[in-house]
Amino acid sequence: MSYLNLKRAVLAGIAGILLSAGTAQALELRSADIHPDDYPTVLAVKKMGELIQERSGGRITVKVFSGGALGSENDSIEQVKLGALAMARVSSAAMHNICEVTRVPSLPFLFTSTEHLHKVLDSDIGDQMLRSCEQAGFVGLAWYDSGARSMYSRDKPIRNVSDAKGMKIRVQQSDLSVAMIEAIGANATPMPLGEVYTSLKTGLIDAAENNYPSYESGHHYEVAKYYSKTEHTMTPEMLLFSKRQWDKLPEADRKIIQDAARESVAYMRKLWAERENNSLQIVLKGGAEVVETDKASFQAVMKPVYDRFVTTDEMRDLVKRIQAVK
Ligand code: GTR
Repeated sequence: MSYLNLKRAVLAGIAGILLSAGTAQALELRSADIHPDDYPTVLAVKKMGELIQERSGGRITVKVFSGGALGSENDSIEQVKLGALAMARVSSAAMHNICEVTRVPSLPFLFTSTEHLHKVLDSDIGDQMLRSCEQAGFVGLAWYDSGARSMYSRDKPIRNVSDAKGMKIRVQQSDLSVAMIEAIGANATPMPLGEVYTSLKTGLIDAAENNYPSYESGHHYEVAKYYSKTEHTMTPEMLLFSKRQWDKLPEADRKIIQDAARESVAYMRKLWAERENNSLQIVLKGGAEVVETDKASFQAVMKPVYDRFVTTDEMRDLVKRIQAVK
């Protein structure tokens, strides 16, 4: 070996050592969630963190900032996009206006059951929708359950579309969510979840819509006692990773993270089923009334929502494929 080549080899060796020393550095992945510590989404990401820590020999850890400690869902999405935050667990509705394919699983009355939802999310259709936010700066790691969303009101129960006419109903900050409420002839008020309790209490809004666990954990049942089972959408939760941070990770670490995220899904589903049930018991004990509704009357007015929001060939194809899953 010539002197020059020897020098190159030594330099390359040193660079290699530095590089591996670099990758061996401890890495803490911070993740945001607006839900409290005992909520299934938070527990699932913590579980994922345990798997990651174990499989990386303690090198990579996950720290979950729950209870909205890092701000609203929109705030954390912004931080993930910038790469200031590694992960965020958000409702896919929070992504509707950012990557349009995420609107698909929120379309009203698209899923016919939890089994249907799971089959779709676990298939290549689910993967395609999960990957759809990459160009916008987000790697979708997993879909989590969020049950069905139903409407709940303070002054009178909603049994059919005419009952809801003219009501002021809080929705997530998404154009699609607004359109669903407008389709039933009500007035949509988009706002972050953290403002819903006070808005219901003071009468700024007449109603809101969510699953049992959020209705319960946000204490909304104390100020809006009629929970009307419209089950109009099954918007799932998304676990997002910052594309900026992802691109800097070695392939082996990405695999550890991705595998752990996928494995946390089954755990989350189990917790979710238990929590839905527990939350229902809590709200009933707290005086809530669960009201049956004429679901067909809601479903009948949703066609304009599909027409307006299923705008591309890809989305039309996804809807068709989802409807074909039995
Ligand atoms: C919940 C969801 C939250 C949030 C909330 C809302 O079901 O888990 O991420 O989006 O709904 O209505 O704002």
